[in-house]
Amino acid sequence: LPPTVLGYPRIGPDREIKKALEAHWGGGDVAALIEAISSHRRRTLDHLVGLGLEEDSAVPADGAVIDQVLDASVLLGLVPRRFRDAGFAAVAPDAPEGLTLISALARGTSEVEPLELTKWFDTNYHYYVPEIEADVAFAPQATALADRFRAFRALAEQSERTVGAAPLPRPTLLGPVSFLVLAKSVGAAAETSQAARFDRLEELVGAYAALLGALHEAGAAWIQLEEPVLSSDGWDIPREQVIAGISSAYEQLGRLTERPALFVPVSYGTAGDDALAALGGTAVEAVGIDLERGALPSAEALRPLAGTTLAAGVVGGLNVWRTDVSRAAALLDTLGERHQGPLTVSSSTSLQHVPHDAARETQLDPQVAGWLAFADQKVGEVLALAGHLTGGADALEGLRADDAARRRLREQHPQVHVESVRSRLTAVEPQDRRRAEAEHRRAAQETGLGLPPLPTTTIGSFPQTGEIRRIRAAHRRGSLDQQGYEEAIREQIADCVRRQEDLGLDVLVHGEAERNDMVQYFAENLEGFITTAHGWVQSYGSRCLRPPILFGDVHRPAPITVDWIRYAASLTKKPVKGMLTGPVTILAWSFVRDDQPLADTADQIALALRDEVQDLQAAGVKIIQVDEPALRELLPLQVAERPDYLRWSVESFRLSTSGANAATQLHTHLCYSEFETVIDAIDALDADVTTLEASRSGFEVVSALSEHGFSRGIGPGVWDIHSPRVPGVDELIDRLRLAAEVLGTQRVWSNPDCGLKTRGWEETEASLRHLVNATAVVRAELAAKV
Ligand code: THG
Ligand code: ZN
Repeated sequence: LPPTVLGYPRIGPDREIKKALEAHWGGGDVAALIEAISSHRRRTLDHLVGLGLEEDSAVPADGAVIDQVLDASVLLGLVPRRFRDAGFAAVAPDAPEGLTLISALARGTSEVEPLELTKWFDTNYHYYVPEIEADVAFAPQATALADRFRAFRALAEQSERTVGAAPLPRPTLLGPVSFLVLAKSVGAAAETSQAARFDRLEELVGAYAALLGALHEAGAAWIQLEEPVLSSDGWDIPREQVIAGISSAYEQLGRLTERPALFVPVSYGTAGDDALAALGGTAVEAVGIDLERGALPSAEALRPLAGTTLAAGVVGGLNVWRTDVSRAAALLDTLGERHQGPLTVSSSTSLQHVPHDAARETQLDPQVAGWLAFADQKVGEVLALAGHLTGGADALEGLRADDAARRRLREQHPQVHVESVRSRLTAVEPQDRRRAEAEHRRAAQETGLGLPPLPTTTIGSFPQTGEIRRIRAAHRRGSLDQQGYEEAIREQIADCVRRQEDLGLDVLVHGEAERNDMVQYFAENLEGFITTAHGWVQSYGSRCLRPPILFGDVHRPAPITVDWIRYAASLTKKPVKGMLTGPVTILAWSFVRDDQPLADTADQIALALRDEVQDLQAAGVKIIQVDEPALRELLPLQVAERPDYLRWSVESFRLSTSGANAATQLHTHLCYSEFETVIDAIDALDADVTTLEASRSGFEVVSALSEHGFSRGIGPGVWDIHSPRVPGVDELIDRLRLAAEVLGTQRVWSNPDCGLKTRGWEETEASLRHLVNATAVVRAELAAKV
């Protein structure tokens, strides 16, 4: 196996695929989408060969248009029953009907709910969860992967870069064990046991065998079958069963006589000695390990892999920093001693999690820009380090010196080490992370706020209309000056406040018209971050983000939100919430520095936010919300690492909020569900009011909270804002009644699931009107009972 990367960004350097998908979804012809996909593939192949991936099987041919898990589902012919009933059938993903199927699975149709989206490992990427139904068989699209391989090869042959024969691309596919672990059982089977889906492994491996046979016939030399689930033990399938599955699946695939060579990389953490032993016991030709997140295996752990090619993932795919080449070379040297077999170099994960090219960020401080490596730079690093394996000790000399010089400058950079930030953090005492007694706070807030039972509120953002985007864009381009911008945003805030007053909501918000994104906005206003011009990374579907890069010590040069909130508050007698993004979420949705513990970085952000909380309070703001939607997201994959994470993340949140007086009501908001595993941590945040996403997961969190005995204010979202559907008053009444009954009338708030920025005004106002009406009904019932 030649030096390689496990995958490359699929959205395109200028988001060509995102735009083509959205054009198609907006009614455009599928032919235009197919053309965009094809030219994107051609350009990518050409580009990667140009970067030096010239050998056969060095270029990964990731054919997934939207998502690698969804792609595997379609290749395996897994079409849930509700889609079959709506007229969809298993088809090859790259065919026009395949793109229609993929679009329907990802977005749903007017009749059919889409597949569920969920987080991909500990990244900010989300995949579409395959649904395993007991009575729905796999229908592998036997020649689809082979046809895709042929298409890629034909495109490579058209390339101007290749002289003579074009290098063979290397097809990539999620492996069978990871596919099943990441899937969920639905229907009757789900009620007996989720784990029963794993009984389908042998049948599934049969489907993979069909794909491999056709690939062999088409001339593919290698296939990449990723098994990322091996880096974690936190699944609902017991680890021993997963490992046994690996043994049996790869024994079965290894035994095939007509197949490409098998490359099984394990990303997002340590593969585990048990996993290496299981893979070593099969005919798999190459195994990849992650040396960014994962530990270096011992000689003993590598023994079962004797004779197998080991791809050392020394170039990290989850960060944006240049690889420490001396450290990476040392890791390769150690592996060379420990491993009895061929060694090659790879990225630790697919490069889908980083932007394309750091060289495009010409507006950055050139010194800071010189520390960055995005996907293209990482390809170069893989090849340079491969040169170390073949070229001996001198191969890296120039690179080492250059790298060391940059590292020294980075250590000395005035923004990387800010003494005032450091000394302030050192001086933090345990009482800085504690507020007054909850009961005392409750009494003080009751007097100060005088809210009715079941107070109505929203999560913070209101529709980001075309007009709002135009205002921000004009300001960014410079065609709207600062004063004009502020006036235009104030008008938006005034409009938003007026609408909330008309609706009769109890606690208002300013609507966040000035924010592009809840993390990027704070990154732009804090020191220690840079933001990129082209650094798009796919988040899910066609949606992308430009994660900020946290490179230095964080501090707040000036108040950020105070003027906007003060203005909103001046327009109404109702309380207006101040809205901040919490330290853990800012950390989770940024690329973070790799030279200090995450907990220290989180605390630096927390101190900056603490100042903002105190300034809001001083400006007369009585309710402040500090959102932590990503608290659950950063939870380590390894169960053993979770308590430490939950300790520092909660402490950091509390550092940001504990400067608030007893009379200031502190809210927090969490979303993306699956709260059960972090419910103690949510309690420990010690917020006065917590609003939660609850409706997408069937309001289950309400009973979980009741069992846990949650003692402070709680607002389980009563409708799912992810769809444009306007909830009926009756269903809202049912949910409010249930919440009030189970959680206690005194504690419950009445609010939607999440922010409303992706919704239009029409459905937003209709839904909120229903919320206010439903709340009035339930309030009257409660009053009649007393
Ligand atoms: N902000 C950040 N990270 C996030 C979310 C967020 N991660 C998890 C979740 N929310 C991901 N959800 C989204 C929702 C919408 C978009 C992206 C991720 C989105 N993106 C625009 C697009 O692709 O057209 C571009 C946004 C922009 O202009 O900056 O709509 O809320 N940090
Ligand atoms: Zn939310």
